[in-house]
Amino acid sequence: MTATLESTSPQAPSDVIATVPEMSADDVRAAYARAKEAARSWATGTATSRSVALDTCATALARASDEMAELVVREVGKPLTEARGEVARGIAILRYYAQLALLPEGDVIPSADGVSLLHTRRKPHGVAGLITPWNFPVAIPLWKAAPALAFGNTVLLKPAEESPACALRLAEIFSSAFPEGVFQVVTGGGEAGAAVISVADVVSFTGSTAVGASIRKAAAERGIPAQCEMGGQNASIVLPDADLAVAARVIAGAAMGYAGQKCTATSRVIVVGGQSAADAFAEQLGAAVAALSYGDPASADTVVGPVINSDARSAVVSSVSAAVSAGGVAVTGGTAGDSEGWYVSPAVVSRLAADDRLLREEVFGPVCAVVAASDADDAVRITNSVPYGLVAAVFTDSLGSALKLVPQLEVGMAKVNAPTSGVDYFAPFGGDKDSSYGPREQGTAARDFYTKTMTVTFAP
Ligand code: UN1
Repeated sequence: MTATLESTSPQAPSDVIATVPEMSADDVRAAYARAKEAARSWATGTATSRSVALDTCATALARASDEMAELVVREVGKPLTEARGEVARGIAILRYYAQLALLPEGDVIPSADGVSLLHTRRKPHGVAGLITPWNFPVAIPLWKAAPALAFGNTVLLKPAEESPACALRLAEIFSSAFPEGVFQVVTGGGEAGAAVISVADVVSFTGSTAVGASIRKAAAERGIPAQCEMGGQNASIVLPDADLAVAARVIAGAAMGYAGQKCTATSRVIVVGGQSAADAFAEQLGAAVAALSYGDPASADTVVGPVINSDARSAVVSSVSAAVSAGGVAVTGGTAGDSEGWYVSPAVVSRLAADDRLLREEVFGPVCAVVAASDADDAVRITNSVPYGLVAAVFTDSLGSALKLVPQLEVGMAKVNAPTSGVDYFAPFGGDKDSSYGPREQGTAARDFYTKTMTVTFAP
């Protein structure tokens, strides 16, 4: 009998959303063989036919968008308004890569003899293995799969164990757009994921730093290109000349939207101006966080719903209580809810010891720490003191201060007067240090990752 795994709803854990096969390594190898077979005609087909296929997917997803957003709410507890936004982003990503599939594919280069035609072409790698997390169960699979497919690869998508139903539903919605074997979902846990890495011709992963580290090693041993997007410990620096009310509101959303379960969430707020400025801002941020609507993710007003599972809730509660036992101050939140579901109230914590784990590790939940910095240089030093380097924000009214600060930040993405979370699918996405490995995702950078260059000479 085939082993199975179940996904359940974070707001109603007794609600089983899907029971799916826990695929073995043999099952994955069989899927790979189908994908490899399909890759031959997919790669040699025309760019226009691939573009049309992605456009067909966009139209099909647009038609199913309400139902897809509701499934996202049910399976991963993402609040409805944000789930709708994610599906809309997925549709836009499909349309964007449908266009990018038609870009000129190479360069004509002056030849040594002056007459030969020396030019470059782009070739797909073959089968793309995509390992995706539960927190963006539509957008992340699509921002990996759409460019992979646009540029002639076929896809094995291995979604997180927590969100197989969303991935399987996407495959159903897209079923009429692709020939057999072009877009396949592989369900299961570690065995299935490892099997994907052991066969794929190119790998893209988003998830934890620990899993990413093992994937990059396995990919390097096999000599295949790999891209890993991992954790964050993102800071927002607040300078004294910032509009503090706006900063508090924007940071509250960046820290607590979808209960902070984003690698781009703000985890640390670094307030320039010493302890008194930090205390005052912590109160302002605490009030902005407490004002966020918290509860049932199916309600269109909700900003903060439950966290993904009971372990995640325990991690939030225990990190806040440990910080408080060590002398920190819980300005708001950090307590488990008493209704059914994995609810924990969004927490702002201040006056932490410099080595508190809330300032170093990624909790991946609704917790935000406020830290005092003596001046801008001190704020930069604190921002850069963690092993992560995904994104940082600076809040200031001074263009000069922002221009001076931004280049000093050891991050892949910087925002000025904007939330750390939220990305533009047409711009490169990725981090520095332990946050990312390999080339950037999204935008036109995705084309370079999912293709290789072939240099061709035609002598007269
Ligand atoms: C966003 O901030 O909208 O897994 C996207 C994550 C990131 C994506 C964030 N890779 O949270």
